[in-house]
Amino acid sequence: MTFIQSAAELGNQYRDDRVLRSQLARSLPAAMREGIAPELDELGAHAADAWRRARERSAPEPVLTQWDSQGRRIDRIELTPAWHESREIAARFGLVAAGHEDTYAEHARVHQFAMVYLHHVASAFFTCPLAMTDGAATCLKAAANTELLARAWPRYLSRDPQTFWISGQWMTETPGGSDVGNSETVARSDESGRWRLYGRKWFTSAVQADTALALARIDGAGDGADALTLFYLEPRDADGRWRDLAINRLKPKLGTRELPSAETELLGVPGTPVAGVGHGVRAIAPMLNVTRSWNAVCAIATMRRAIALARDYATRRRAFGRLLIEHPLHQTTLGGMQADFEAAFQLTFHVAELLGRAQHGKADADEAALLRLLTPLAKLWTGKLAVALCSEAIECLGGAGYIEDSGLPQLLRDAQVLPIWEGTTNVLSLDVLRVLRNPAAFGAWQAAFDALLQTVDATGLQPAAAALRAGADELAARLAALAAQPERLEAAARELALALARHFAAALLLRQAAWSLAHENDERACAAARRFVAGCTGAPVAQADDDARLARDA
Ligand code: MFK
Repeated sequence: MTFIQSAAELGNQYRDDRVLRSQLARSLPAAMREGIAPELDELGAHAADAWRRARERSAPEPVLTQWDSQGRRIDRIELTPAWHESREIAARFGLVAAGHEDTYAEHARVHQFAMVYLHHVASAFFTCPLAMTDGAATCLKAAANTELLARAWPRYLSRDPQTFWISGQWMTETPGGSDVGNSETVARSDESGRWRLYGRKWFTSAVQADTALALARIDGAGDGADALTLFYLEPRDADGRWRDLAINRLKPKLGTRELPSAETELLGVPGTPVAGVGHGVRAIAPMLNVTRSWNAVCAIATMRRAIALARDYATRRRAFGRLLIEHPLHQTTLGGMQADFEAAFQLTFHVAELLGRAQHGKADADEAALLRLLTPLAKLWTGKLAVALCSEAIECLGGAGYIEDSGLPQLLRDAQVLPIWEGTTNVLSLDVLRVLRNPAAFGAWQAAFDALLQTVDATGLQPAAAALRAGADELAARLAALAAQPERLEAAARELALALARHFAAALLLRQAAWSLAHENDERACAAARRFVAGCTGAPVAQADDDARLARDA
């Protein structure tokens, strides 16, 4: 009989996720936690079921049909089954609404992002339009545009699939990907005084969305980003026909293949200014910050999936006389992955907490400054880490992981978008420098960092806390030394941003570890914190059995 290796499997992704459950136990009121547990449990079960179903078929892709049988231009896009299913799930669970409703007040974002985290991989990147919808809702609110709020807000936040709307975010053009100020799309007023947009949007994700926010330069306005205006569009009429818009093709992408990203020609599509004329980048910035938070949530969801598969496989696969999970070197590999994930998880959910507090008027000026700084930090670091962990997870399965139907190649391909869209790692690093020009931002980072370390009272965490404090002092000195050297500061921006992200994440993880030890009698987050600080600072603070514990998550 030929030996057949059993494949990696997934259980309920909520029940199996000690990190999520412990985070919610620390940060949410007990009654709220009990209230949301059934829906998290349902999403956790759906995640496992969707993964199993996806292994049983080859991945479908959206199809663009440009012409009908009579030669009429129709540009019809057929979506995949996962996308139809995800629209229903998104509305039913309120994946956008939950972030804005008052039910759980300042905890709204933690609730919403816990659901998004559980659903992301199963959604086949329907999280992309959901993030943009959330961003569009946030933008309309920030602009206090009562007319557009009255029209779109109830639809963006609808929990009924029949009335739920999703939004796109049309920024990217051939001369302006990161440098949006180069955009060529023009807005002209027609004979009835209606604004109409003309130009080519080169990368429009979820092109079939019900609405879109798009940047365009009003005819005759000057050059640069500040002369752009933010417009609200409803690109299709009540019968679903495109309004003066053509889809040239769907993008042949490396990953996220179920997500219909298109090259789009605007031929006079009608639009309404969202926030007056000009200052378009400033007007769309609230959307960027929201979608960047989603990006981080989706990155940690991806990491968690990769690790869950690698861990499960390590408990099934026997080599050189014992299970992979019993090999010390494999434990070191899985332990490092788990520690990185736990730190990234902490940073991302801290952004969620701060965003919820800011939206509900609970954040003071320091928290607002911290949120502005941590958002690009979380996005840039988690995006990179998701790619690295998916790659490592493939290696953990060896050749089996390199095979398409293990699901891991798609996970890696999909992860690769996370450091690219919504601002590349370098663009986000420059955004961090933009934020740091306000001295209050780093002051808020330092004050919050110190406050976190003060909560770490467990003896077994003291060496890690001390090493981390020393690392942060060095980082502060380096930032101060570079402050007066703009070229060198810019050259070091990525390295500094990653260090800021990792140090803050380590402080959050130490806080979580101390809490989990005290309230759950659980040593696992302590092992993750020590392991992560050791990696982050180079200090030998990890204990002998930390990797074995993290590898098994037991
Ligand atoms: C699954 C997860 C979900 C993800 C969904 C993904 C959907 C993907 C669809 C896409 O559309 S991907 C394309 C996304 N494109 C980008 O993210 C653009 C990347 N480029 C940047 O981020 C540039 O930094 C940016 C265009 C924002 C600014 O470039 P500029 O031209 O150098 O602008 P400038 O002069 O520095 O800033 C203009 C104003 O905006 C300033 O305010 P003031 O006018 O008051 O001085 C800035 O402070 C403000 N600003 C810029 N970024 C901000 C911001 N304000 C708040 N938050 C920010 N992040």
